[in-house]
Amino acid sequence: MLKPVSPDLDALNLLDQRLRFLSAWTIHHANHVRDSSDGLKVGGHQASCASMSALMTALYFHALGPNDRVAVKPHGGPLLHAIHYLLGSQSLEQLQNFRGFGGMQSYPSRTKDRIPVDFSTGSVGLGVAVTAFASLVQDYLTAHGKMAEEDRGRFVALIGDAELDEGNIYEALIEGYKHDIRNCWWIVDYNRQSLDATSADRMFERFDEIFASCGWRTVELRYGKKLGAAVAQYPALKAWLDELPNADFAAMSFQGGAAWRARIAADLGKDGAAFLQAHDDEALGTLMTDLGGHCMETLVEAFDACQDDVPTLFVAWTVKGFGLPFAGHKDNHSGLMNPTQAHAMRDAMGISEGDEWSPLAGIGANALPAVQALLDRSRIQRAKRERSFGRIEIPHIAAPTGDEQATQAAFGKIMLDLSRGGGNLADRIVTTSPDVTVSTNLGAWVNQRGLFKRREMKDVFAAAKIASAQKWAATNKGQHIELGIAESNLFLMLAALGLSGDLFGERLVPVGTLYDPFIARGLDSLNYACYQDARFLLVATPSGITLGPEGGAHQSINPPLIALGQPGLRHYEPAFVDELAAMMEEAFRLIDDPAGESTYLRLSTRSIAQVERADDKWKAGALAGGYWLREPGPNAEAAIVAMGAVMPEALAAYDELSADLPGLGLLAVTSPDLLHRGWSAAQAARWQGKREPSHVESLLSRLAPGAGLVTLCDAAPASLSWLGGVIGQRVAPLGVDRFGQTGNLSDLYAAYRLDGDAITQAIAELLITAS
Ligand SMILES: Cc1ncc(C[n+]2csc(CCOP(=O)(O)OP(=O)(O)O)c2C)c(N)n1
Ligand SMILES: [Mg+2]
Repeated sequence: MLKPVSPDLDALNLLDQRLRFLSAWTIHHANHVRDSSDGLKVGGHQASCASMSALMTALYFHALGPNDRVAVKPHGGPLLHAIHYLLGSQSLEQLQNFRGFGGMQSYPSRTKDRIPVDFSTGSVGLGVAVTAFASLVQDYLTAHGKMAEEDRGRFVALIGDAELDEGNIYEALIEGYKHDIRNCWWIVDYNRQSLDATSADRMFERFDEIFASCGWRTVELRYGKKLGAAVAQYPALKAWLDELPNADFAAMSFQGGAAWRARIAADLGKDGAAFLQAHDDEALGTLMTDLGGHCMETLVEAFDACQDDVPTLFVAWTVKGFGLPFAGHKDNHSGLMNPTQAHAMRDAMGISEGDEWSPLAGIGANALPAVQALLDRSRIQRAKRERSFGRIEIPHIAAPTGDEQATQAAFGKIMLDLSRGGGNLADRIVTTSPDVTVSTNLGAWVNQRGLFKRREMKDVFAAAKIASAQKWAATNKGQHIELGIAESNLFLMLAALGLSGDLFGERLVPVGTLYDPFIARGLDSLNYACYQDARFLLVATPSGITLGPEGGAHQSINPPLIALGQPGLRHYEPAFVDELAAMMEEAFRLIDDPAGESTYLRLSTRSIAQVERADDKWKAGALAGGYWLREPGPNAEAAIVAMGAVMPEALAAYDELSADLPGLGLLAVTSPDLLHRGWSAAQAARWQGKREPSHVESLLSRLAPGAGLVTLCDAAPASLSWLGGVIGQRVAPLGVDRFGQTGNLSDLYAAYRLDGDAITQAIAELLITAS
């Protein structure tokens, strides 16, 4: 870590004011100055910015070094842009296009903003937690010799106090404790206001206790230096303030000095008289809101005092909307200054009209050199970090051999083969799983590559020579990060691992496994990982009612639909293991390709007969979303369209029906997601005069225009039924549209209409209605 330099508090205070104004003015400009062609409210959060301008000033112009990575609370985004504007790394045009098309984003975005944004934020809680996992990735890279000591940094999250209600923060806290994470600063802008209301008083000090019990140092920055001195001098005032409800504090902050005086006089009587006499109303209003989070000296001292690697929670007390006309007002979350108020703020800051955007407007000539010196010496990254791609050698991945195989077991074998084969890809793979490592077939890989723990952990069972298939010693060279059962943490871990090339210049190849139904448990975190363009392979298994005896609580139904609507994530659902091998190879390639994405493999425990292949022609189609497993005849009137583990039923039905229905085809769909994307893209391209048909159009145009399709999948039938819309063919959708239950496969497939009888009936119905 960098040594702290001695602060220039006056200059820092001037920067704080300037940033508070610039963030407010950026929002004001977007709402009240810029032309609005559609009359839509633009919005923005002046109050949320104002409450942490001092905090961010102290960080960016004093505490942070070039290796530190920060997640800024979503509504503080304009402050981050204002900081980069002053540093010369953000343009005026971008500020003036806040929330406009192509302009700076509402909430910090790693991919869309032009300034360096280490972690996107927006869905509260996730930006906080991901920093803990990023710190774990830094430790991983260091231990694996992929990151030099001098490149290491600290992971800082700037948090709204209401954000602390998000449960995912505590899941991450627990996991972080288990993994002994360090170098994290989580800094709460404790303005005690959320969107709707003032925060619950009962939570006072509870957060500190929760964090302390997980090994965190907690630092309470309640009073600024001046208010701190006053409460030390007047114990009655301190006792009164300590008990003052959040709502009362907020209301008086809004009302100002006279209100404070009346209330203190009423509550403290003669115990408050001396204190009140010493201050006029204006001074009183200022003094009572001199909280730790607004006092530069307090902040700088606190940051300087925590230069070790102990994870630290700073609770910085603030006033929401500090310095703005609606400071402390309970409705100020989306409050916007009206033009009169914004102009008054400008005038009060000594900024002349038209000069609002001059970077250091309002700072007197005498102070300018010191402020400029602060800007010059800020040590933060000004340019976006380069992304790292294209360095991984991806070997050909061979399918495991065997006549009858399940995709889940084959996944485990492929991982084992990769491990045994060694090489660049295998060394970059990091696997992780929320307590389902064994049951998702990663055990053999872990036996080979070991668990990752910064501090060595012996396998007690192995040492005692107790027989077990799992040999789970942990060292700092291990390549599997074992997580507790919190699926949100899995996705945040994958997000952090999948950003390693972006954050640390060293791309890892993350592979995460979980049960398919529990994707929903961490869905927002998965979306968050994709939103930031983190790259990983997600292997979800087992899936569907094909899980049989395990029952309805574990049988997934809708994940293919989730995947169909999830940008940045490609869904593949193989039926055969040679498809799986090709898909894994493709997924690894996509992780390391600038234009790639993450992949979701939906696998099954069902062992099925593998198909004989005459050649490799199926492969390109399988990777593009589907291929004819049994070619249709010219202008065929019907086809079976099947996906994944129910392929044996489709093949059996094909064999039975094709004698009576010459020309019947069997289309194996490997990715509804890719087919749909290609279809949409081809249509959009057609509007621009490009006439290439999409893959799915090419596939389905082999059939007669009015042909019937029986679609079959162990998932929500809508995963495939949309195929009827491509050319206008008729569809009989078979699939699972109610909760599953225990049973053997033949009973379940019969009850849920996934069997040969259902296919035959559906085809018959289609052909009858056609005639
Ligand atoms: C997951 C999620 N739920 C709801 C919201 C909507 N929202 C945005 S900010 C906010 C309140 C934030 O209050 P706080 O964290 O205290 O921030 P500050 O007071 O600093 O604005 C809410 C509910 C969101 N962004 N993300
Ligand atoms: Mg708040």
